[in-house]
Amino acid sequence: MRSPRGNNHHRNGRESSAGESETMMGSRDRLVSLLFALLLARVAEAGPTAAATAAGSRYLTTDERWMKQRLDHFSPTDYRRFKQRYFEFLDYHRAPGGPIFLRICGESACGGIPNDYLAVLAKKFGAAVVTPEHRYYGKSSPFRRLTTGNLRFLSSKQALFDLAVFRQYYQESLNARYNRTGFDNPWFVIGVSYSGALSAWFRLKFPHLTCGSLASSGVVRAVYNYTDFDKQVGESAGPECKAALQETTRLVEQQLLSDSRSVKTLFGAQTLKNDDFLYLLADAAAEAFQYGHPDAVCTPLVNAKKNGKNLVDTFAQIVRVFYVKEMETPVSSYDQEYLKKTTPDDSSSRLWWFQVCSEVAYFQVAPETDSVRSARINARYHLDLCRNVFGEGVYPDVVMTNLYYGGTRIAASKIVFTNGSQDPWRHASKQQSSKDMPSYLIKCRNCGHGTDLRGCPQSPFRIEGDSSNCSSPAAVNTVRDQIAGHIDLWLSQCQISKNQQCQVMASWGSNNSSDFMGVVTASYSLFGWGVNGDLQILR
Ligand SMILES: *[C@@H]1O[C@H](CO)[C@@H](O)[C@H](O)[C@H]1NC(C)=O
Ligand SMILES: *[C@@H]1O[C@H](CO)[C@@H](O)[C@H](O)[C@H]1NC(C)=O
Ligand SMILES: *[C@@H]1O[C@H](CO)[C@@H](O)[C@H](O)[C@H]1NC(C)=O
Ligand SMILES: *[C@@H]1O[C@H](CO)[C@@H](O)[C@H](O)[C@H]1NC(C)=O
Ligand SMILES: *[C@@H]1O[C@H](CO)[C@@H](O)[C@H](O)[C@H]1NC(C)=O
Ligand SMILES: CC(=O)N[C@H]1CO[C@H](CO)[C@@H](O)[C@@H]1O
Repeated sequence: MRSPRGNNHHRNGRESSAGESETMMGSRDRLVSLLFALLLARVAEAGPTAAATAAGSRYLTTDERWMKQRLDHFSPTDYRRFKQRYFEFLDYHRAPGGPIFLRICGESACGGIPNDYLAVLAKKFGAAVVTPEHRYYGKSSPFRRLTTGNLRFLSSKQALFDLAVFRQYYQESLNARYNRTGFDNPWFVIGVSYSGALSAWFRLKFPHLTCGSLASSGVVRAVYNYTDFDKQVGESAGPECKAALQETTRLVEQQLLSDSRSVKTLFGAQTLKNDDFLYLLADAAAEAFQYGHPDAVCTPLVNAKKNGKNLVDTFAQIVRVFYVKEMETPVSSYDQEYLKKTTPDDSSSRLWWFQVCSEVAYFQVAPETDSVRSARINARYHLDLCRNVFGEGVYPDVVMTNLYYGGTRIAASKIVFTNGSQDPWRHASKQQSSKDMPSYLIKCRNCGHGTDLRGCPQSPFRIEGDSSNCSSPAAVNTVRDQIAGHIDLWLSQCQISKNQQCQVMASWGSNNSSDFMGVVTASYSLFGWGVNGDLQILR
């Protein structure tokens, strides 16, 4: 299993602003660029030039801030807290009343606020952008040792509550900065992939805290046997490339039986057990389509097939150069022995597997017939991995997860769903529009995961989500206009309802919205799902 990866190629916690070129640079170059980055950071701190600096960089900001976050939002007696990292970018903010975009970071270390298409939207709407890191990932882990016991507070439910608390905390800190109390800016929540699901779920569970949500490739449906994933890989590849991939899989399976060591060595993956190795191969193919690089896999494979060249050698080259090196995927992230480590250098794979094994599954099992991946990648493989890595009893009850959120029948409003036509993850998203929840499919040959925000292909990183290299820029830009239209409408409706709030307050003879919020909070608790007591304690 690989994560749906909110942050493409921000893998392994290696999210320094030096970014993906790091591995290719010598240490002196690295030092020079580090000094240069420090210099830029200084300049950025100095003020007005920050926007100019941000414009050319892959992050709007990498300047860390911290808040204290409650460890267990669902226990009335556990008051422990941990430090949660977050980022803020105010250069475009129409202060003090302009909107605030809450950009959710998902299942990897969060090194800053990416300078993708959201930056363009923030500028357009005069919005501040704030981004908290997901609990446990990166520098926001409550525990040093990530034992299964210590992971019990890692769930989407806790993460959503973190977002709600962060939202209140940040609003209050902004109010303090502008010397005012009880003011509420209009908020809008945005996420891609798993954080796209969080974005939709946030609007579902905390509708009073956001004017709306963008769920870009938001995987809101927990799926146990996610066979559509592999089917979509075949479909995105097209018949010729799919056949070549399938033949490659068969050949590798045969060679694993006769001489597993040499075939794994060919791929630079001799440390992996056979099934984990097959999983690596399946992912290498899938992620090419997921991230808008169909040609990186299909062109060489189809050519090799035509010219009678060795398919396994060709695919090995693709995996080593494209997947492991360029896309920065460490082979160790497929190694169950590595996943078992409780203090790994790169914790994100273990952490995401825990979420998979305990809550959302998305097991990317081979369909019964005509699969691209090896049939050995079945439900059993995933369950065994969960048991091996986390111990007995960790099991993804997807029925409960979908009961809690509604899956594709999510009963919320003011959420835009977007998906890329080639993205294997889109079948775990909401692909049909419903009332107040439009869903757009962006169709093009290299439209993948989060294409609306990131453009295509997705590496190297595209500043401002440049869509010019999408096979149909128009398809992407049309959906972007639609997204902007919804944000505009929902922000303005939110402002109207805030004005109405003020009128109500006036009629109570008070202009203090803290008082008013107190009443709102109380009335929510009548219907409540236990939210409010905690929030009040935290204030
Ligand atoms: C903040 O408000 C207080 C009390 O209302 C006032 O005394 C102070 O001058 C204000 N500060 C700023 C920076 O506006
Ligand atoms: C998943 O597929 C396996 C066969 O691979 C089957 O035994 C199992 O019942 C399926 N589970 C669900 C929940 O569909
Ligand atoms: C688009 O792709 C072409 C060919 O791969 C490349 O030369 C060009 O730099 C890309 N354009 C942008 C804006 O990155
Ligand atoms: C709140 O009310 C007081 C007096 O009732 C008034 O002086 C003040 O300007 C009001 N503040 C706002 C933000 O409306
Ligand atoms: C508004 O009310 C809260 C609590 O009810 C109080 O702490 C705060 O000082 C009040 N603010 C103003 C501006 O009166
Ligand atoms: C809005 C939209 O284009 N939805 C489409 C998404 O893709 C599915 C197929 O998987 C179509 O049925 C939907 O109409």
